[in-house]
Amino acid sequence: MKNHFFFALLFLSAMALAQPEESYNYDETKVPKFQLPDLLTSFSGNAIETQQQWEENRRFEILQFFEKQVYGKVPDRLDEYSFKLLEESNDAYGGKARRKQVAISLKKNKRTITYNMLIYLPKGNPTAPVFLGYNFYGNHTVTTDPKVPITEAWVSNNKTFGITDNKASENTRSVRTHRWAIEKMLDNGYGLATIYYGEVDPDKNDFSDGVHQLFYQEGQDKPKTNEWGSIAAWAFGLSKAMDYLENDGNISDVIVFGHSRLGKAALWAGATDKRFAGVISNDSGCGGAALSKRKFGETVERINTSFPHWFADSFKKYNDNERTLPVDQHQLLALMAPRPLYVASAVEDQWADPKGEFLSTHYASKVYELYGKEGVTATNMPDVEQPIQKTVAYHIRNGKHDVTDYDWEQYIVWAKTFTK
Ligand code: GTR
Repeated sequence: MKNHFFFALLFLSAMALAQPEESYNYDETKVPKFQLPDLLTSFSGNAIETQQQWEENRRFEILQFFEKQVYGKVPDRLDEYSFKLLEESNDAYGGKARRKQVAISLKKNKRTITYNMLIYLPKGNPTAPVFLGYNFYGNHTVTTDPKVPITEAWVSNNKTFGITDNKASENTRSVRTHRWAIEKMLDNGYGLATIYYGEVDPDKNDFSDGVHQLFYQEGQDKPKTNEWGSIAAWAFGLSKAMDYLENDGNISDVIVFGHSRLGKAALWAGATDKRFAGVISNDSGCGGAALSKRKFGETVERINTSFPHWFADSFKKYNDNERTLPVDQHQLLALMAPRPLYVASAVEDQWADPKGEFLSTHYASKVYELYGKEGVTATNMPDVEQPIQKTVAYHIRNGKHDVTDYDWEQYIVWAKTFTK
């Protein structure tokens, strides 16, 4: 018993050291009293009782709220978009996989941006389901495959990777393979499609580049108050990738996946584009799967201060004001219904509020029940590494803010219950 106490203390102090955010709440007893907006009562107070009422009224008004007040609206349609197969091969991963690299070009107001998607497909079947997810440092970082070019786009500096001038070099090839269990996917009949998110919108507080500027009118240099921040821009990029994937011919279902900020983007992509057959949020935290009103770990104020470009400007009025938010993130999760949704947390990722992520799946499940689908019925978090895998799935694993083989093993087992 004594030993347990000692280790708990050691763990807590190690966590306090690991997180510089001392002024942020990591104490469950200090979570403010809050009331979650009810999923099945409309903003005007009407009870939602059927799938039809959900889809036509409630889902619509929730989606609109998130669109205008949280992530921001895409200002307009593109003038044009196109895809170009850059190269293709049958001998990736020792002959196990085929590889395709596709350039996606988006055009508006005579301006164009182009980003590259790397695709690996298992051989054996004419079509395969794929996981689609952004990577943080370039497609060349997720694999040892020398045929994947180094991204030429702006990348964040990173001491560990030796990136000092916002440019990726050959030295960064394969530095993120541990986050992408590609062989496991292939061996289980799944493919992977991945894109470097910075090619869609560089992750910096500057709206002069990326997809936003395609839409500017003369004299405009940033989106309007209710218009898209970077998360919505990344989600838009995923949707355009889907336009390619659904016509590739060798791909069946697409499950959209993302880690952390890119988990937030994957959730918003899943909410706004029903073609995604399933959605996975890995450690997405604040502005992703975690309930904002708990103010545990990262808060709305903190995220809008550290990353002023991620959300619509209009979201800033909820800084230190979560109480007045007419929605919370369980309602974002419910927008995926009835499609399968997986939320995952990590024990040492308290910044992302694992409990808030779990509760969010529980509350969202009410909408899945309208469709006769099973969600997360438990009100208490499951034990560590004891996944709940229904149409709504949740696990918390040991370890840090990361994507591990353990995570992928769970996603694959779960995906097999619904993909073609
Ligand atoms: C953190 C941020 C989180 C999460 C994370 C990440 O700094 O506070 O919301 O997005 O970055 O993307 O790794």
